Amino acid sequence: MPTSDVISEDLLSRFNSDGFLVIENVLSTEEIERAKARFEPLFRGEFDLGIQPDEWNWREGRDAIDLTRQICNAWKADAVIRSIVLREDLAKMCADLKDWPGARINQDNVLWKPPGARALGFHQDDSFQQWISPAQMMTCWMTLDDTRAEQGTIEYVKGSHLWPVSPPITQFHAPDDPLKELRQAAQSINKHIEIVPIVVPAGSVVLHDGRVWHGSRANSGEAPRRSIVAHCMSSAAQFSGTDQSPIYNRYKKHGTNDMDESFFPILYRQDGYRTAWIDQA
Ligand SMILES: O=C(O)CCC(=O)C(=O)O
Repeated sequence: MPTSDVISEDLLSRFNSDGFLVIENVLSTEEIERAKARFEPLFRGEFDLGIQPDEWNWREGRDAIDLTRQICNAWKADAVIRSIVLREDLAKMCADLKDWPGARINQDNVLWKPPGARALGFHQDDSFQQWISPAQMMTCWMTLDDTRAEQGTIEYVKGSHLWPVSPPITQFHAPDDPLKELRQAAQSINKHIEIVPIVVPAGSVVLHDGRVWHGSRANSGEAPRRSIVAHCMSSAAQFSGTDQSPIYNRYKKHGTNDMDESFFPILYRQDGYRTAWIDQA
């Protein structure tokens, strides 16, 4: 469904108090099926746009089968993933919730957690965003499968977007204790941890603030959990000019902190602007 006007005052107030917001029925059945069909080819390295994604953390035949499979910036490699993560309505929801003038893509994730796959450590996305200014992310997490608590769904620590931003966690993939840094952060400010597992039908979206603590535990069920994630930043975001991302500063031009729309397209702006090539490609 078009989601452009779904952020009511009630939803905004729930987002502001919890740090995340669930909206069901965002992806159509066709989008879900088309996207699921791309997972196996993508992780085999079949990129239909002829370009490799920026990060390709799990490859068939190379990596352990008990790891969560992840690709970052599949939109550069795959037309189906591109058609979902560059959607204008998703970006508008991000901008509206963060009170940004608009939103551009920071990076996407394709995540596949088959039965038996291990955890992703609990973290705050903004811990990893010092390379941009403002150092803020807002995320649309989309599920292609019905999720269950024991099947490694995403989990949020309610209200933790109001905590300080901690340093990046030390191990994102398959840590022995996925809650280690979360516990340390809560203890340091004397906060209680209330974890909410997201149990929703396929096609649902969770919008989350870059400061909210979240992660996912092992998949101890019998079905896979597949997600596509659009991580957005403000349409006005620039390179920080001081901190660097070892991967994304490849796209910084000399002599300016401006971001090039070829690599960080603007998906939605309040004044009606959207990077033109997205809908022409
Ligand atoms: O899907 C997951 O397991 C975690 C995803 C995540 O960390 C994110 O979307 O920011």
